[in-house]
Amino acid sequence: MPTSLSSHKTIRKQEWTSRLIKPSTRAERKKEFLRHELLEGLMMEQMKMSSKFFYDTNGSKLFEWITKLPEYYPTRTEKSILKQYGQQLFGHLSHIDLVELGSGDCSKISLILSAIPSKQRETIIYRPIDFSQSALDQSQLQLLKVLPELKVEPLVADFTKLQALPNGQPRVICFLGSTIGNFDLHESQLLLQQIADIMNTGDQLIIGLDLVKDTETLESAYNDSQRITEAFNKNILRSCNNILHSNFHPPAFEHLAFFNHEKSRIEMHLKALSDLFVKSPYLNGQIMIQKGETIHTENSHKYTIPMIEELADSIRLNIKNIFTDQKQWFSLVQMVK
Ligand code: SAH
Ligand code: AVI
Repeated sequence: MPTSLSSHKTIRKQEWTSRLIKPSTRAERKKEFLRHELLEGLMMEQMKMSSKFFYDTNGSKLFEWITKLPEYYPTRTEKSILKQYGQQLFGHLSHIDLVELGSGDCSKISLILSAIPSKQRETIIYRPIDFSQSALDQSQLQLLKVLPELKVEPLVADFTKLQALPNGQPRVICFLGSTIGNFDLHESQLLLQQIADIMNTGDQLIIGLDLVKDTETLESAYNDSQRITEAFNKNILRSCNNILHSNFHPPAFEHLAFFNHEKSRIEMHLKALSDLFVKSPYLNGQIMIQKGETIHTENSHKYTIPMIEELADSIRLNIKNIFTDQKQWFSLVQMVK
């Protein structure tokens, strides 16, 4: 039985509905959910695609490349904070579950683990959680090369849907890279509340948050001279084509990334260079996109210290420390339940 979605968007010339088939298996249900999410976003007045669709195998590789670009300061700045304060934050840890949400490559967690003496490290279970199977596979391989005795229990999962964590040892949950900034402020508060709810008293949450700074530095981090961020942004269309069997043609779009001062966030969009029609076997009809219309692909929120304090208050976690670099470009926030 086809489920039906109808467009409320008048700017599109053709009324269209989706032809999603009722799935039977769990894997099929998951795929249908993703198709539904993509189609719903494309029906909105301001079209959007969730930034989680960036991270197919190619997208995860492109992101890793971005983290090494000279303009992309967040990764190296957060790493410098981890190097400077790693001992203080993690040096005493033993008999814990070290959970990492959206773990990506393993380069940050290896900094954390190397701040812990090896005898203590033997008592730690590292639990990376990511929905990119390829990122998890790769990172586990890399990590075990350097720390062969490490206990790693990876989980392919959507961290927005976490209902529980293993309950054996106290947990230190790391949510690095300002990934939380890719959620709207309300969504990020809900997500952190969900995480806080599954924490036990004494568990810690360590969040990496990017800070507000001059617009030029912010915008050049998302408009790099090698155009890797552009490739990353356009890769979402390939990822969407794989899911919807659609015909998005990435060169038909322009990469846009700018700082929205009012909302304190970098926004990434893809702007249509001409009128175009998008087809998919999951659609009755076609989606018309007019020249100049954009698909909003990502928000990356930038925080101030008062915003961080407000966020912690709203989820009723206590801030133990806020570590920053010398330029105050990035912050590592230690919260305790
Ligand atoms: N923490 C790493 C990677 C950040 S990139 C760093 O700081 O460099 C964001 C990562 O989060 C990607 O690996 C992506 O696959 C993962 N991710 C994004 N949304 C997710 C979700 N809802 N559930 C699980 N993983 C997610
Ligand atoms: C994963 N996330 C925090 C990155 C960011 O900066 O918002 C993703 C990214 N988008 C473009 N460049 C990097």
